[in-house]
Amino acid sequence: MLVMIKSGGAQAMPAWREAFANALPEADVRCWGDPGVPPEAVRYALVWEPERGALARFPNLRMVISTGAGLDHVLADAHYPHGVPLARMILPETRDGMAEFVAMGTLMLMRDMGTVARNQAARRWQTMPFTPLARRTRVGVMGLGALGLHAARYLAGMGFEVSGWSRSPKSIAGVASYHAMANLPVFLRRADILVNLLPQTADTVGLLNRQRLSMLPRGARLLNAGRAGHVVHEDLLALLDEGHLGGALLDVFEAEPLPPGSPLWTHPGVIVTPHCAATPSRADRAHRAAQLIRLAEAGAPVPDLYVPARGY
Ligand code: NDP
Ligand code: OXD
Repeated sequence: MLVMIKSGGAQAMPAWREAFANALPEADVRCWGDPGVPPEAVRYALVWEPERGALARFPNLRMVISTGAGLDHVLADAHYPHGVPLARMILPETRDGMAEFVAMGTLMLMRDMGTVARNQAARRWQTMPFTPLARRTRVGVMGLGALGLHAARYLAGMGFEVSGWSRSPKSIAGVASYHAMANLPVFLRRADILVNLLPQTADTVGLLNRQRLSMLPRGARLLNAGRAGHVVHEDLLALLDEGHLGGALLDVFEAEPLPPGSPLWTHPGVIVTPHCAATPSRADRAHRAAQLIRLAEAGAPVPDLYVPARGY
């Protein structure tokens, strides 16, 4: 069974091959673009940002697996071969990594650690007037799926006052839940720190614009680990400059690596992290891909599949 991989480039192939040798020894693992592979031989594709039209060239494709949890980087391809199941990569390591990143980022924003780091770089000693506490800080988590739900529970366990927002209604112990666009304003109005963990879809792109970010309480902070397309960055920077927002931690960007000329690098209210919130190891991802492939080969239901009607 031939598995084509596009993730990490040629230099990542030894690690992928070693991981698949353990997880799925029967797989013939090939690097994307390998000229020795006839397109009809490709049965599975494990991909991150495949070129537009590339997947449509494999006529016998059984399933495409994203090496990440998000599927927007595959669905951006208008020529995606419809009818071929598309699975996303959700592992316990993704959930735990994201929850820990969100916990770290929320605490950093709450305690204004971006300013502290900048002060250190300038050898400036500036104390804080008082210590903010988790139990006095309201965090709103946008997206209560595999990652958002786990992160919301994690934050609640740390003592934060947590609420969440999703498409469908939820009942989660310790997390006040809101759903649907109609309830977005009331959710936003009670978030001192807003954590975005939505998938990027036609309904969520551009959601965090001036109008919505202005609904947050004055001084609120934003942690974006969903997708850059959710946030209108010019609006974010303007609201930071105007003092309506108190800071932002951004992990995802329209262009990655973030270009050196981007104002986000140097804005005093912004902490930039290099899309590192939750990236499981290649060994863990190969193991999960092997599980999904085995289920597909057995004709059994495959979990974590894209649902076109929802857009995620
Ligand atoms: P899921 O698909 O499991 O969950 C999505 C959540 O968003 C659900 O709660 C869903 O609602 C909600 N949602 C979707 N559309 C809407 C809408 N229009 N209005 C309100 N709520 C909506 O996704 P994951 O939790 O697995 O992942 C979320 C995203 O995190 C990924 O798509 C990816 O972009 C990002 N990510 C970022 C990483 C990083 O390193 N920065 C790493 C991994 C993922 P409902 O529950 O009702 O379905
Ligand atoms: C993902 C990501 O989607 O890393 O997994 O962004």
